[in-house]
Amino acid sequence: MTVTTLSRQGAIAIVTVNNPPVNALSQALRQGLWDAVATCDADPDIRAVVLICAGRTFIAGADVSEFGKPPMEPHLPDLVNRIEAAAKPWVAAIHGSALGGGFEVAMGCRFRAALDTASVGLPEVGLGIVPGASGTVRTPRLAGVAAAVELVTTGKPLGAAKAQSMGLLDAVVTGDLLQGALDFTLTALEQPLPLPISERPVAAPAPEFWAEQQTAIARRAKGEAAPLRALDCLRKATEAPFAEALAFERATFLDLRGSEQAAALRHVFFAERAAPRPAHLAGVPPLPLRHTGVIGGGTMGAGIAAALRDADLPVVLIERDAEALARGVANLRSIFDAAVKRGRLTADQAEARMAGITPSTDYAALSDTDLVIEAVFEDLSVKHAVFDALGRFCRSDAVLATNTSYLDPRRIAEGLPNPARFIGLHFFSPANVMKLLEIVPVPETAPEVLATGFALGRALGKIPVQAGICEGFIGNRILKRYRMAAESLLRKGVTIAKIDAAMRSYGFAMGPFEAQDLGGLDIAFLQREAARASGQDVPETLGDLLVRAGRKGQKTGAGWYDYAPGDRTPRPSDAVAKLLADRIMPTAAPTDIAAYLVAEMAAEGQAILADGIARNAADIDLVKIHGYGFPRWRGGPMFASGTRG
Ligand code: T1G
Repeated sequence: MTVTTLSRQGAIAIVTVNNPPVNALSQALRQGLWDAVATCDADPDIRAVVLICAGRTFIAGADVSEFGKPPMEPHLPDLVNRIEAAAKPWVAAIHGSALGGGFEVAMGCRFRAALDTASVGLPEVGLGIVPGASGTVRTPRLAGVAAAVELVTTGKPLGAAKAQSMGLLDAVVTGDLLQGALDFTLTALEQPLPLPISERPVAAPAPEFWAEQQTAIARRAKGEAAPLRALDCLRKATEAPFAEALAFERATFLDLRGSEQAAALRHVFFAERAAPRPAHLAGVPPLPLRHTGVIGGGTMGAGIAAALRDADLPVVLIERDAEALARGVANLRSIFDAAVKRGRLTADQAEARMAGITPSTDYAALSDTDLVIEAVFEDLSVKHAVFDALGRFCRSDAVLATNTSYLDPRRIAEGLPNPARFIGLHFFSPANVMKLLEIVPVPETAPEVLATGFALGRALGKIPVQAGICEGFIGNRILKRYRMAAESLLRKGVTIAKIDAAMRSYGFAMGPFEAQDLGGLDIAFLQREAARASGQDVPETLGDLLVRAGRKGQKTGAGWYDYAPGDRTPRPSDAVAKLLADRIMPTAAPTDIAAYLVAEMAAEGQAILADGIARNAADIDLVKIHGYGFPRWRGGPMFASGTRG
């Protein structure tokens, strides 16, 4: 396949890249661009070159699937240098995303013009590496050190307008990108050309700048190597000549590319891209999703409704009476108000979100919905009453979903006239923020209803993962094992604070006990009590002792730790030590606490695979990363403990 083609418009050559799906810089593309430089240089009638891409995006970066293979010529840094040194100025015409190597190629060009909808970025740290083709060396010369630090160490792409204001783009055009880029080029040719970026000076920042950045980034990175190594490269770029800084960047890039962290992040990269479109549903068309409904306006229901509104889906919100409905609407209002405060939404956008909510206490308001998600109290008889009403008031082809986290969806579906359209959609709180969506079909669920669950996940920007039916599905089942394993360490005499600290230094934001104090110990306790009441043999946990003593977590000022009023700082508790004293028998415990607890999670993951609850190990990793704070750069419990299949 020809991945580059050359055409002409007057004195301007147009090099078009066509390497689907995302124009990644495969060896063939690098060679194609290398040859295009020579061809254009040799043609005396060509005055400038516009580089543009076919398909959904500009060059999205190096070809990540080539990372495990030996590098092949022409190497990307050489290609970027060659474009920069071309006898004719190149102009990058950017649509979609110019990412990583794609943006580096754009920086080899003398000018960068972009569509107003485009974005640019250097996302390499998200893959556990640093830019490998001058990103850390050219960006500070193009836009200054502060902008370069932001772009390179966060890895977050910037929209065209912001990128232009920071000096990363020369022009932003609307409408026809090629025409806009040609017009820009003709105007640019009337003036003296700017220096190639590699020849521009770079201003050194204030002396304290690097130390401050180092501290801030180390705090964010929590053990992730790439952001700090990227900062080293940027510093080198301001202190050493261009070629020396380039060599330093390349050496850092190659070193990190072979690292365990980079392997883990590549694993997550491909798992996240595979998840929304699972192979077993290829060719199964989802049902249309135009109108939605949510039953219950509590924390979960309001969060789900907010997520639906963020995807611009109209929502009918149902509550049992006017008072509860008013509370639900207020919950939604406060979600959007908070988004405005944080600058995520404008006030107008928040109003538009609210305007798309139709509150009602009458199920008849759901008569035209395509999908209804139930998020009411976790009680089977309450759920049955809801689904009985849904069965009567919804269209017969509407998808009816439960957000239950621990009831058996098969029992909830009992009595539905048409269980083929029933499915579990398990959101994580806060539902408008957390990326994970567990999709739980019952045996009767129709394939197109399952496909609709995935389509909803894509529409909401979630990571959808299919789970089979068992207690806790994938995520909470592993969470339970993790907590039990942490309690077993406690029983052996390891302190609560030491276990939490070990998991924090592994990369979690919180250890297992701190996290329970934040979320509240009572919910899991009540579940265990309900199971006991129904005759199941549920062994007593240490958490049970705490709840019985009134220690339900931060909300009661006491849980696994003590809390001073108005202060969330966990303080080791003498009262807890006394409560647990006769359950603790100091014995030999694993020395590497984090390794032990992660191995326990992975062992449960193996059981989940053996039971057919998860479709593959990568899905389990995604569940833990996107629903439970497992450090992304560790790759998830299955990857981290060597289960890579
Ligand atoms: N390499 C290989 N395959 C890639 C790829 C890449 N860089 N990016 C995407 N794909 C595949 C992906 O697996 C999927 O495959 C398909 O393309 C569509 O992706 C030297 C070291 C561009 C915003 O990190 O952010 O440059 O499942 O579903 O939603 O410094 O893809 O169809 O078989 O995500 O339209 C830096 C990552 C590389 C960009 C498009 N670049 N990609 O989103 O499609 S490192 C990145 C994206 C680097 C240099 C370095 C997104 C996108 P399949 P998709 P999308």
